[in-house]
Amino acid sequence: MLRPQDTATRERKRLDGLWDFRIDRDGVGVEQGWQDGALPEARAMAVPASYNELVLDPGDREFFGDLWYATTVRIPRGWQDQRISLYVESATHRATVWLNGHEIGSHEGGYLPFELDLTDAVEPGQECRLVIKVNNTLTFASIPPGVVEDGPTGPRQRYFHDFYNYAGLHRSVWLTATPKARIEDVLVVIGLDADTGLVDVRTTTSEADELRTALVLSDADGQEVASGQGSQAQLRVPAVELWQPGRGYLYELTIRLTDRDQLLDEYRLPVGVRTVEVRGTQFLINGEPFYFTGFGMHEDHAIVGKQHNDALMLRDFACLEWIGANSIRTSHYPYSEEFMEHADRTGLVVIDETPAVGLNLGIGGGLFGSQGYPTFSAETVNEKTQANHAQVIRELINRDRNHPSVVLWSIANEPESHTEESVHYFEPLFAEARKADPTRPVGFVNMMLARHGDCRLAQFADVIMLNRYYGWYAFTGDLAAAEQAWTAELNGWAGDGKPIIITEYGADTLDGMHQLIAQPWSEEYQQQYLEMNSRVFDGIDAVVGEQVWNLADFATTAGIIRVGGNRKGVFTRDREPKLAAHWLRRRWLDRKAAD
Ligand code: BDP
Repeated sequence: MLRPQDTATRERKRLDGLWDFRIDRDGVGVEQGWQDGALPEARAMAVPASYNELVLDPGDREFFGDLWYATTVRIPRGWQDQRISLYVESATHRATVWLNGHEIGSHEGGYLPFELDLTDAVEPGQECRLVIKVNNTLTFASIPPGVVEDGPTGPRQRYFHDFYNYAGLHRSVWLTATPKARIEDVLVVIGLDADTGLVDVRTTTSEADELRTALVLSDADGQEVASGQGSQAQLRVPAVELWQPGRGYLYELTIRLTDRDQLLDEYRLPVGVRTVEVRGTQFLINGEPFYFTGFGMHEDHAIVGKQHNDALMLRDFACLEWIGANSIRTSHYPYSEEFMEHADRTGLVVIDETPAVGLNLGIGGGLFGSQGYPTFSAETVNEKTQANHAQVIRELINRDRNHPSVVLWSIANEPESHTEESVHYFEPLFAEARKADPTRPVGFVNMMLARHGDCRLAQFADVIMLNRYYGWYAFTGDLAAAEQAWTAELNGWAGDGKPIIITEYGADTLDGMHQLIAQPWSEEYQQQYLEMNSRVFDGIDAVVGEQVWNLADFATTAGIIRVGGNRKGVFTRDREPKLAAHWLRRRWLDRKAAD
């Protein structure tokens, strides 16, 4: 599946704007025929956006079930004899689509795109009614998981991850026209032979082999630097300009499908030439040891929730640049395609994570009130969950494998990892990820309940990723004791001979709260906490990265350890710096200058 684009042979139409919207409080939509497009008592809803902050009734905001979206679309007149499809970038967490009352298809999973063929259901030039039923319920089978429990006032949605369950159409919806004989998929695999870039291109088309696939690679100035032919071809780029952290040099690959001299289809793809390798305890990019600085993030902003918004995205990138970060993790789900493209352009290094978060009812027990559930069992996380997990791994890798910014896959955040059941569940998923992409390292993010020596999944990972809160959840307020315990644990991991990235460490901080004798929640404590962590990392060679939790404050579900959400941001939710940001900036810019 290819992201929609406009080329000599392709067109797309963005369907963003105000749609009709109705929350199906009584679960009667299908029975009453809402799929035909007339939503009774509909209100306006922004697409893209999370719906939750745009309705002010608490029952609506916390609702789980079906959210109905409808709009009227005119299929462009010129799209005769084309394959017409709908491309939905993100419907959280699942969707079913109808066109003029005909069901077209469905998709499971809230953060990855899907495409549905509309060709037989539409007539170019005519108007049609498009209905998308989005469902936001989390169950033990979904990724991420959740459960609906009986409460005193009726069923309630619970989930085991620490960010608000925003829902809706979070990214753009597109109508696209492609030729019927078309390029269906492209895979680019990069190699380096001294200073010659090797660009292997595998193209899948809808047609048999008699058609020609022609490839042209151009540099950033538009000058052709290599060309080739065929569905499997290698382009060689002498004196190649590398894609590097902080310097996202991109070539452009143009793929043309032709029949004799006639152009049938054309697709364009940015290509960054860079290699990634794990060697001993080092993480190498282009053969050079790389040290990750940056954050775990969230797609989260006031009012719009998880909407992709170009301006808000650019502010996040501006904060990252200002503070000297060279990398991020897409905690805890795949980010928008625009984000990934911008990371490619700017040279931001990305650890790309699936939406598998909250597969740990042990921590859930403490933080999110899920006492009583075992993580893995026939009734909780089971083979159905595992099948959905395998699907999101495949879909994530298919979507993002051509991005040079992606250097490492994270198949889950903080799952249960100290039990035999976790081995049964995860071993096949590591294999799934390696099969989908044999070229990049694979890992998962380990948490404090499975320390060194107890974790049984680290054996499958190429890189150790650790989330640790010494000085916050453990040894709260006692940074000296925290430093000692943290150093001891980290030295244990270092002995395993793999590179270690600290993917989370952080302290909740109320901006504006200052203390001379720094205590947790003050701006001074956050800075001292980060300084302590830095001392620990600087003393251990196997540590090849530090990503603070979090770039910015973000919304969570209500809870006694959350004050207006999670406040571990180094920036506030509106992306202004807290005190510690200035210290971190000096540390990271000094590190950059020394490289
Ligand atoms: C970790 C989670 C992250 C939380 C963070 C925290 O990976 O999602 O927000 O802790 O508690 O367990 O702040």
